[in-house]
Amino acid sequence: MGGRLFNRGGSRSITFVLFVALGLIVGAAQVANAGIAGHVVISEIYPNAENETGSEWIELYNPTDSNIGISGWTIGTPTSPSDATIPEGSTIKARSFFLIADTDFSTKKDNSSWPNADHEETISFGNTNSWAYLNNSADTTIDTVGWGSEAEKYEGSPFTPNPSSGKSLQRKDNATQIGTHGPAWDTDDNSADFFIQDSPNPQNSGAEPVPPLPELPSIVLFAFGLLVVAMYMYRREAKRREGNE
Ligand SMILES: [Ca+2]
Ligand SMILES: [Ca+2]
Ligand SMILES: [Ca+2]
Repeated sequence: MGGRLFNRGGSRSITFVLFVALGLIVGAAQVANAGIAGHVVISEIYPNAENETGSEWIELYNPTDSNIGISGWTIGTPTSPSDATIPEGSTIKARSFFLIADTDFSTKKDNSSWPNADHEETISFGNTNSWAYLNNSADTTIDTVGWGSEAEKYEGSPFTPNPSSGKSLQRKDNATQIGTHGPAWDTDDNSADFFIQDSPNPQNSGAEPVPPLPELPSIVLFAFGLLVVAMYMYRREAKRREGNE
């Protein structure tokens, strides 16, 4: 009957629309994750410490599902291309952190509630128009952050403004800051990937690992399952009615 709201052709149309919708959701999820790094990143840095001799630090984050050996990796600054060298036997666990700080951080840190560093070494971060980069043991640059419009090293554009004393530069979780990927948003543009953190939060290797996100929110899959079942039942009903006509 042509007047029926959902005939066989209508059911096929519904199926088509559902698959397009599913495709859009999967596509959107991939786009939303496109900026998540697949490598160790500089996740937070505290260059403008209140106590400039003993409280600067840099935090690394591993957003991958595998532990990564970081022995011999270096932190480059305007002072030295190997201002700090990560000791032999160091590993950054999956979805976990590693904290490098200035010598005597354990006694001189600006906030006594902060955890101790995994590695202390004399290091010097510029407060304005400066930068830090992470090189692996083969001296390949893995990540760079530059701050202040006059910085000489950075990705894309340097982050501005310079962080004031007692504030850190924090990498985003993702473009909207919604979700629990951990601070791994890396579009190779420092101006877009970082923000000023008013409450610096140094995390060391003992910090709780960031839990993985589900592939697709299970509630979306559940909703689709219900729709597919409803469609199947509707088609069976339509066929049965056609048989009776
Ligand atoms: Ca400094
Ligand atoms: Ca990067
Ligand atoms: Ca942190």
